[in-house]
Amino acid sequence: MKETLEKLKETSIDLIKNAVNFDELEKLRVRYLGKKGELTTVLKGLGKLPKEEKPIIGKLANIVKLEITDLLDEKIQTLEKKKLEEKIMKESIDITLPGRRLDPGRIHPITKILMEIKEVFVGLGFAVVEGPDVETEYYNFEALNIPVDHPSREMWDSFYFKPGLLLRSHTSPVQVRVMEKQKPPIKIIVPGKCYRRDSVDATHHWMFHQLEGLLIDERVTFADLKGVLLEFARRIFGKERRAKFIPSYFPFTEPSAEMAIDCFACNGKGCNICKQSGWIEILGAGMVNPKVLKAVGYDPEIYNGFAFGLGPDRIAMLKYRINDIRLFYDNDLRFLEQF
Ligand code: FA5
Repeated sequence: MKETLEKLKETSIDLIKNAVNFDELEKLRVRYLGKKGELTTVLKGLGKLPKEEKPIIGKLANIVKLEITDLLDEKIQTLEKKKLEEKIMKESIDITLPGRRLDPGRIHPITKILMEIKEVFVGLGFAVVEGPDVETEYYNFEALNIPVDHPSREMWDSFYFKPGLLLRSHTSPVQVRVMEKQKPPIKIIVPGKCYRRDSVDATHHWMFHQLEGLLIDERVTFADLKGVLLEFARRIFGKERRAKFIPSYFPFTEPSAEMAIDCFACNGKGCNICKQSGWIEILGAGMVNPKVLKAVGYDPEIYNGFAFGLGPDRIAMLKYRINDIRLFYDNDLRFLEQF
């Protein structure tokens, strides 16, 4: 019996070691350890052995069983490792293939110009404030010295939700909202969207952007206004820019002016960007009307200041040489991808 076991051990170890796949291994497991397997049969026959042989053969049979089991496990692991290695070899990665490009997206030209303009004013000490797009008639008009039936309301006609509530037609209402809440000195800019019942064409859109500026303190002069706005123009359009202020009218500023810069494309000689005039109007501005100051409870004898409103859409058109405002809002990637 001992010899049979030794023989069984030798052959099984040999066969298991040389097995080349899982099928073969499984067959060997069944052949030795299965219900009717060779080793199982030996174990089953233990009972029939003489008493003194039982423990010796029993012990030996169990050792052989353990050895075969361990060897089978070991071989399974070896085969699995080999299988994985073969798979990896077959699926080898070609590191010379060009990678898949991720398009990170771009900043919209209006956002871009707003960022640039904000940076200039923040550098000059202005704080950035925002206000609501849906505005009351009071803030959009009355508080800015534009009473009901005043003809200038037509310039800022907008879309109404119901009487008294509209989409703001400029960012100037935020001047009033801030002054109502804060005491001077005030030094703010207000970027945001505005809405008007303007017919859409190359330079007008029913929705566009504005950036309002307001500075209130004691003894502010028109020279302060000119200094700040000239610095802005030079930082955006080139440090050699010159500016001129043309008398204008806004109910909420007195005196009022349009600021024009000498054309950055032709340096004032005349070209199609400045319509041969050499000058380009870029914003409206003026000294805050004392009536507006009074309406928010400021004493105009002590406080005064200046305000301005510029159109980032038009500034972007000039700076990036875009000839139609609608391009900003068509959402055509062929256009937007250029920025
Ligand atoms: C105003 O809206 C005044 N609130 C500006 C102001 C503020 C003056 C503070 C004085 C003191 P105006 O209507 O001119 O002004 O508009 C200002 C700018 O908004 C224009 O110069 C232009 O750049 C832009 N804008 C006006 N309407 C449109 C439109 N339909 N499409 C695109 N841009 C527009």
